[in-house]
Amino acid sequence: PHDVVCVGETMAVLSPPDAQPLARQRTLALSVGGAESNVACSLAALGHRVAWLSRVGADPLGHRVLDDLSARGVDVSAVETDPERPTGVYFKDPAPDRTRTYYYRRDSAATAMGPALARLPLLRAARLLHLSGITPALSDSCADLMDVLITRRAAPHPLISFDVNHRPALWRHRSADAARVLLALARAADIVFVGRDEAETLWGAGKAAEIRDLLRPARVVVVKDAEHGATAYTEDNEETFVAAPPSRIVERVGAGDAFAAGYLSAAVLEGLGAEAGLHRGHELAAAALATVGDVPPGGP
Ligand code: KDG
Repeated sequence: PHDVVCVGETMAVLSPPDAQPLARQRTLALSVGGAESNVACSLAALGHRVAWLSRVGADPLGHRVLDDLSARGVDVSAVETDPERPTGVYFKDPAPDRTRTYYYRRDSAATAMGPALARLPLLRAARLLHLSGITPALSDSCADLMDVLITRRAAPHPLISFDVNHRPALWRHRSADAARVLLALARAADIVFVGRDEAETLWGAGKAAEIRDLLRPARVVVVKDAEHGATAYTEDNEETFVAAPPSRIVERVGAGDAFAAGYLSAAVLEGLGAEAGLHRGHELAAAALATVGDVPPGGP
C-alpha cells in the first residue's frame, strides 16, 4: 500500500518564465500544478510511496500531467481519462506582492470526480489521505466526494489530512457557502492546515489559538502565519511554534503545498513530532518560494 494518496484536480500551468506580468509575455512556460499533486510530488521526492487520484482529459495536456507526475515518482495508475471533458488549465500572472491565478477549468475532467472514487482499494489501503478545500468548490459531485471521504469516513483506515486552501474565485460560481463547507470538512479531518489570514477571511478567527478552538474536534491543527512561522496544536494539546527561516521569494504559488508535505513527512509518516514537522515544512516551503514552478524542479 501507499504511504499517502492525494486526491484533487491538477492542471496544465502557463507561466511567465521570468516572473514578469502575464500581459507583457510572448512565450510562456508549460508546467503542471495542482495543490494536492504538488504535495504528492514533494512527498515522492522525500522517498515516500505516493499515489495521486483524479481525472484528466483525453488530450495532450492530460498526457503531460500524467507524464510529469510519474517522472516525479508519483503513482498515477488509478487516474481516469475522460473522453469528453478537457484537462483544466491555469495561467499565472506574477506581481511583486503576489501572483494572481486565472483558471480555465469549468467542466474540466476533474470536475466529474464523485463519491465512486472512495471505493478504490488503493485509496482505502493508504496510511494517509491528503485532500484540500479546492475540491468541494469544483462541482456538486466533487463536494459529495469530500463529504463521503471526510465527514462520513467512507474509507475508515487512512488518516485524513486536509488543507483548507480557500480559493474564492472557485466559490463565486457555486451556491454553497465556502465558510460553512470548509469549516465542516476541517472539523471532521484528522490533520488540518490553514493560513491565519485564510481563517480570518473565512471565519473571522484571527489568532492561532482561536482557530484551533474553532476547528475542534480535528486532532491536529497547523496554523501558518506566512513569513512569521507556523504553530502546530497536537492531540495532547501541546502548542509548538517554529519561526520561518528568512527566504528569498521568487513566486509564492506552491509554498503552502510544500509546507504541508514537509510537515506530513516528518511529523506523521516518520513520527518525529510536531517540531520536526514544522521545521521540514518551512524548509520545503523555502525551496518552493525560490522557484517559479508550483513544485521545485526535480524527479528521478
Ligand atoms: O497551492 C497551489 C495551487 O493553488 C495551484 O497549484 C493551483 O491547484 C491549484 C488551484 O486550484 O488553485
